[in-house]
Amino acid sequence: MALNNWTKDQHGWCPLLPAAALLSLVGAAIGMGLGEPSTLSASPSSAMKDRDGDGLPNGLERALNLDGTLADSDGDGFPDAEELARASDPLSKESSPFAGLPISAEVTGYSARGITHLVIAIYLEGGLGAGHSFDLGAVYEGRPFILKPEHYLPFAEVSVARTMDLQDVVQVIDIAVPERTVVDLGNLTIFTLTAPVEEVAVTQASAMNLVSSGGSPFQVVKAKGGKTPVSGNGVGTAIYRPLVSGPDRPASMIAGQMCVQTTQFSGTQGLSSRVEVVSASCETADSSCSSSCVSSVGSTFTMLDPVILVGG
Ligand SMILES: [Ca+2]
Ligand SMILES: [Ca+2]
Repeated sequence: MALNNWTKDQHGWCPLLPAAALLSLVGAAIGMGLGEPSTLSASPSSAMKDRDGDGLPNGLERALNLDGTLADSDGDGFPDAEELARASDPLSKESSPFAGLPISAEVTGYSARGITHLVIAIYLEGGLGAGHSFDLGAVYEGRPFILKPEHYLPFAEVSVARTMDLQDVVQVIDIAVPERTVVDLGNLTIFTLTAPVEEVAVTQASAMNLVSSGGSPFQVVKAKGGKTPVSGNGVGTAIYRPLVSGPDRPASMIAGQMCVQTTQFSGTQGLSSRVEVVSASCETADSSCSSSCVSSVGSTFTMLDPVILVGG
């Protein structure tokens, strides 16, 4: 499909993921309208553990090195959940949300006690995001799937977080998936899209690219100061951010380090880019490094640059 013509209503979504536990999450329909707040009023199965009441579960705060006792970790006035939803860095005072988008969503995640949590933070200007839609999807082996809300909300806890401007709202959706499923899939992208309901063009997108290494799930992120793993001349710098942290960290992971890789673009696979790991080593960081980091050299994985989802 022509990527620059990609739209949220594009046909050709594949109906099934080849993993039983994710089957129930997958659908082929377009998503919910956020102008209808009842759509998101799922009843949480239990109270989300959120020590500072900022809408973000403790496990996510730990995995992202946020301050779990402060709603605004960097003290810039924007609560952590809002910075996540609006693609700014909750650990940098120099980074603050870009004004202008009435709705934006970002996906991140963490793993604890055998459960991987896909955490979606949705910023809604004026509290409703009226006239806009939100979609959640996955890409597996280059093939995109839209996940229907009725299939993921039963596994989700939904909370509302405050924002700097009290008229606005951030909705946090925490979806529980067996960690085993994510590890067994080995390589999976979760993405979000937001768009005006009246138009087919996607205005904003985010993606979380997951890989498994040494039996644990990791998110591929751009190294600080490095190039996006799929951009430029094809050479990038990726780090593997572990989804597990603290007491959940398996003994095979090395604390105080992080897997840093040089990658080389090696072609496309459907919507995704395939990149080859050219070099990899555990480097000092406030994180942990997979014992399989160095042996990833020569392997490839796919990842989605959310930029290609925008437009249409
Ligand atoms: Ca919290
Ligand atoms: Ca902040």
